[in-house]
Amino acid sequence: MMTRRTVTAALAAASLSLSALTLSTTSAWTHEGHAHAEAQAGDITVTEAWARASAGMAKAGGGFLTLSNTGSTDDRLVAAKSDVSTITELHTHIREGDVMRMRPVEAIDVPAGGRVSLQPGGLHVMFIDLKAPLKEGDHFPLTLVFEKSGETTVDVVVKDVGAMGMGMSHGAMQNGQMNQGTMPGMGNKPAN
Ligand SMILES: [Cu+2]
Repeated sequence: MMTRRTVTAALAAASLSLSALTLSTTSAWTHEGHAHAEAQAGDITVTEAWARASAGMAKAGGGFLTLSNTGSTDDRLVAAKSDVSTITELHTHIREGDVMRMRPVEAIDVPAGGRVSLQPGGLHVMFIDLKAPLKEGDHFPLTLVFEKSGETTVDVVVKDVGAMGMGMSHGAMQNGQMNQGTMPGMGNKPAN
C-alpha cells in the first residue's frame, strides 16, 4: 500500500514538473512572440514572417519574411535559427532548365535603404528535418542573425500549405506544390 502511494506521489510530482516545464516553455515563446510578426535589429525591420504548413510526412518546410533596411549601411542576413527543425538554412531557388532547385546561400544582402522579400519560389528560410509537422495556425520564434545589426527574434505564423504569400508569379509553384513534388511518388497526394 505504501509502495503504491509512493509511486503515485512520484508520478504526480513528475507530471507536475512536466507541466511546469511546458508552462515555462510556453511563456518563453509567448514572451518572444511579443516582437510578434514584426521585429527590429538595428536599422532592419522584419515583417510578414510566415511559414508554409508542412504537407503530410514532409520533413522540410519553408519560411518567408520581408527585411527592410532604413539605415545607411549595407547589411547581410547571415543565419537563421529555430527550434522547429534540426537544421535551419538560408536558401534560394535556381532555375535549371524547367526545374526549380533549392540551394543554400551563405548570406542574403539587405542593402542600405533596401527591402528584400523572402517568398515562395525565391529566397527563403529552410527548415530541414522538422521535429514536428508545421500546422496551420501554429507559430514559433525564428531568430535572424545579421552581420552588422546583430540578432532579433520574430514570431513566425504557420499558414495553410496552399498559401502563396506575395502572389503566384512563379509558374513552377502552381497548386502550392514546391519542387518537393518532383520526388517520386510524392506528386499527387490529395491535399488535407
Ligand atoms: Cu529550401
